[in-house]
Amino acid sequence: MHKLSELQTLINDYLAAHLAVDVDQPQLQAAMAYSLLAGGKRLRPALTLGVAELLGQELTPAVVKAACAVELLHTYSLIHDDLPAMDNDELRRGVPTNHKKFGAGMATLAGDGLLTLAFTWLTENELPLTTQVQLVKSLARAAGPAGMVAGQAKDIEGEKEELTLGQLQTVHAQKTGALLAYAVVAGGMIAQATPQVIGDLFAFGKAYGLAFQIQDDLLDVTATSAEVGKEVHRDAAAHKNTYPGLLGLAGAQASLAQALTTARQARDALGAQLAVQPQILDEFLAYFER
Ligand code: GRG
Repeated sequence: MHKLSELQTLINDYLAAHLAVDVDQPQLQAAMAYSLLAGGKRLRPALTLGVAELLGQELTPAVVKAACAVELLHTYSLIHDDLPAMDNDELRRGVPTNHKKFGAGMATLAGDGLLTLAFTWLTENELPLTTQVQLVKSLARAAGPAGMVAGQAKDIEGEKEELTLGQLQTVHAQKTGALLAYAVVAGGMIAQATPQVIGDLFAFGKAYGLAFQIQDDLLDVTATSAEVGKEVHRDAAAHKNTYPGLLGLAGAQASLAQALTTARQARDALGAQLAVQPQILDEFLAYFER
């Protein structure tokens, strides 16, 4: 059984060795590789591989290729999110954003290329066709106009007004949670898990995704507060459509603890069905204790 750090190495090696194969224009290839290989925690493909292995699946090259598809898609979303027409960010993964380096046109195409290549990697591998179709359907739904893209659209519209907590939960579930939940469930699909196991994986993935986004909101507030040296509570109020903005710091921390409790309950339900303990899930949960 691999540790999280070993899975991350496996993923980094696979991405570095295989991206160039399917890209047929040098500047496009450079732009795609630039963001994909700039680092990143590789949490999503690691979740897929960790869960698949937990369920007895050998991590063959076909499995690694299918698992890495979600990292291609995630990287596209970061490139597009950073564009001048969206968040207009200057730094990502510790280096200048894709459009700062390659221009907005090529950055848009790099994102488009990574998005579509994800589906090539899900379908050009040795997995059974039924598994490939399950993965394609699930990833398209998680990332598409009822999932991540809808969350991003609501986020843009939400900038004009204050969201309720219920609306914010939906935005978070779509924008961030859907892809993380897909990554967890994909491990079950690859390992041909029973519907009951898939159900527990989905429950874990949903709660994990919510915790991840609340943590991201909290880090944003504390980082900004440290930068400007202002009172943390006043600063939280400035982030209106976030957990700290709506609930205050203590309220956001309580929501994070609640989401983690739900994730641990799902992990325990899964553990009760398996011969081995889902220790790899604890490694992912430990991300919140750093
Ligand atoms: C452009 C359609 C479209 C969607 C963008 C990803 C996204 C949706 C928005 C990014 C805004 C943001 C910072 C969301 C917080 C959660 C998140 C996705 C953080 C980045 O993920 P990590 O921490 O990043 O896994 P690394 O670099 O480690 O992969």
